[in-house]
Amino acid sequence: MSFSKDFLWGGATSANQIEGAWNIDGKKASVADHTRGGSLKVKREFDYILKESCYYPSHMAIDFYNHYEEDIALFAEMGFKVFRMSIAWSRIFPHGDEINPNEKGLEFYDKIFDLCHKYNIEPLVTLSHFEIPIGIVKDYQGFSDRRVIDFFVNYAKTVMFYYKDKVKYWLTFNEINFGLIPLGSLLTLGIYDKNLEIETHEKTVRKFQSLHHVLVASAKAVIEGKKINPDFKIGNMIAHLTYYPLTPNPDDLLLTQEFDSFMNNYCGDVQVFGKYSKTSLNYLNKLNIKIDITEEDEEILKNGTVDFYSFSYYMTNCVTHEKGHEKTLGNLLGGVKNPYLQSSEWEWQIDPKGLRYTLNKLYDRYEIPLMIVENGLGAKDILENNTVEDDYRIDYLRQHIKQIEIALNDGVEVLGYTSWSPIDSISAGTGEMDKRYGFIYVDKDNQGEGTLKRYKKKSFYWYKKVIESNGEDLN
Ligand code: P53
Repeated sequence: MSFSKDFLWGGATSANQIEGAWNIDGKKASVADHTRGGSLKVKREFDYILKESCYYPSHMAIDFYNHYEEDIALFAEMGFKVFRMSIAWSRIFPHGDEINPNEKGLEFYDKIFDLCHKYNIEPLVTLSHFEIPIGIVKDYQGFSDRRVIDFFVNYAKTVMFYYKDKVKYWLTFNEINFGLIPLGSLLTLGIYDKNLEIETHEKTVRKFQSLHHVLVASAKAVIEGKKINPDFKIGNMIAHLTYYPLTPNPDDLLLTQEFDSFMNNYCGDVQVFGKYSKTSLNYLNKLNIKIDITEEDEEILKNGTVDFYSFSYYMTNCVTHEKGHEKTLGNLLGGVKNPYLQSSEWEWQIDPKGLRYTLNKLYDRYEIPLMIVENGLGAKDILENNTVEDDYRIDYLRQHIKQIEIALNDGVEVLGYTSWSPIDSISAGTGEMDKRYGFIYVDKDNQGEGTLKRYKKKSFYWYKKVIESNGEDLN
């Protein structure tokens, strides 16, 4: 078994990381537009009120808003079958809670989808990718307010109805499980918390309650979407964090199991099985966390299950009960270094075989089609003679794609692969431009300077060949 004829090859982006035009044609700010740049060592700051003197990378990003024709033509040249992108909620409902949509926003995406179809590219649309409108943060404290479920569903219904004949594949919330960790407080839940480091019982309860609202909103979007067009394929999206025990010490294994069921299964199970697992409910009980789950919520979760499971996969991490090991990722749950793996410049541990393991693990648990909607190498590139010799990126992608093929042979059902991100964009984690993932180089730096001119990297031609040969030719 190898890649099927209709395997969806492509690339993945998000509105806030590419579009720019943050306050143009009626759009208002999202959480991304209030977040400054940072780096591996410097945390990104969120400003409740924008500061004149600060640089906000999403305001212009790579100006896809004005370059989309050129950019989509380049994706088509590579032979993309699918283009994953997100609709910025705040372009359609600028404050987040309006009844009627902003026509100019609808027109923008309409043009994009038409262009995609001109090139036979299937759009895959994320409804919410770390870009909750600021109005929702300020007036409602994000999803901690139950009413926000309805605002989101109104937005989802509006776009799913408007594009019902142009978009077939949808994802609800990007990396919904980030709602469980501090990083996701704003990004996923829309809650602004000045003292994020200080955890209180009350805040923990609010977190789980808010995440519950997000899960209900996701399920409701699935239900409403199917009413609009029963042929829609709607997926969830999980940042799948694959953990290994650092040692065979049973204590390490127990901790690994706990991390896995918390980070991966807590949300995944609800979205695939339509209810919280007993393990999750036991976990909440143990922490004495009572959340309000109504009968109606239960009904919605039950009926709003997804058609396929999509996830991002960049790295794996080890887990140990012992103190004093070198940490891998400050902003996440704090896995430790795996002595068998190399890391990227941004300290993400590269693990192609872990992708085969993850695909098998997920298929074993859920038995529904999977899609890898993010995978790639963030690296510094040097532009020379109008191109970049990015053999390191080719190597990363090649090894991961090989493992997908092996997983297909294992019998796992994989619908497609969209690498992050086909064109250089703003890093979500650090806000840098220098953390580049693209097949296409964009002339812009961390301070926002540059011509915005696009250049094809070596990987551009490589990926074109991969798609042309349907994954046969990875050299
Ligand atoms: P950046 C951390 C870990 C795994 C996935 O990330 C993550 C993050 C956030 O830093 O986010 C996803 O740009 C996300 C994308 C993001 C991409 O991974 O920090 O869905 O928006 O750009 C890569 O290198």
